[in-house]
Amino acid sequence: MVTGNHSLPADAAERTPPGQTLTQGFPVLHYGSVPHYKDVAKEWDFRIFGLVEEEVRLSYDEFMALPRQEFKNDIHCVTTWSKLDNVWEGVPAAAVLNLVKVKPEAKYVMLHAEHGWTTNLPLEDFARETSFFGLKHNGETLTPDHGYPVRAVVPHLYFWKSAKWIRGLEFMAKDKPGFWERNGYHMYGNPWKEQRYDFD
Ligand SMILES: Nc1nc2c(c(=O)[nH]1)N[C@H]1C(S)=C(S)[C@@H](COP(=O)(O)O)O[C@H]1N2
Ligand SMILES: [Mo]
Repeated sequence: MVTGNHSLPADAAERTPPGQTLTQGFPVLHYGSVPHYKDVAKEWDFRIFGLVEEEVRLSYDEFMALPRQEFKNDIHCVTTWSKLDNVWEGVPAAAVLNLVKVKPEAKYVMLHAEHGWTTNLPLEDFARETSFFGLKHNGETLTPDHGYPVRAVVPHLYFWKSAKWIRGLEFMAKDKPGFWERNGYHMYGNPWKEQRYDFD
C-alpha cells in the first residue's frame, strides 16, 4: 500500500512489496540493547570462520581500510514498513568474501552480531552484488541505533537479515536458524513472496 505523498518516486507502487507501507522515517528495530563503544578501534573486530581454509580476523582499522562504494536500495521490514531510495556507503560483501578460501561444501552463512544475535541466509544471497557491509546511511555515519560501526545490508530479503553491529561471518554446509528464525521468522524471508513467518 502506498498512501498519497508527492515526494514519492513515480514507480513507488511497483517497488513496494505486498503488505508493506512506505515510510519516510527510519524506524529503529531490534532485540536487546544498543552496543556503545568507548574505543571502537580496540573493542570491535571482525571474524570470518566456519568452512574456510583459514580463519581471518580483521581489526577495526583493517576493516575500515577495505574498498568502499555507494549503494542505493529499498528496504523492507517484516513489521510492514518499507523505505525507498536509501543511499549507503559500504564495503561490498565480495570484498570480505574474497579474503578467505571458502570450502566447496559451504552453502549458507550465519551473520554474527553483538550479544550473540545471529541471522542465516544462503551464501549465494550474501554474495550478490547488492549485499554489503554498511558504514554510512544517507551521508551520515551509522548511528548506534542503526548498527554503528558496521551493519550488514541484504536489501532483497526482509530487513531482519541485515544484521546491525555485525562482528562475524560463519560459513556453513547446512542452513541453521538464527535468532529471529528460531522464534518463528522465515528461514529465507523474500518480501515479494511475503515470507514473513515460517508458516507462510
Ligand atoms: N544485531 C541485530 N541486528 C538486527 C536486529 C537485531 O535485533 N539485532 N533486528 C533486525 C530487524 S528485525 C530489523 S527490521 C532491522 C532494523 O534496522 P533499523 O533499526 O536500522 O531500521 O535490523 C535487523 N538487524
Ligand atoms: Mo524487523
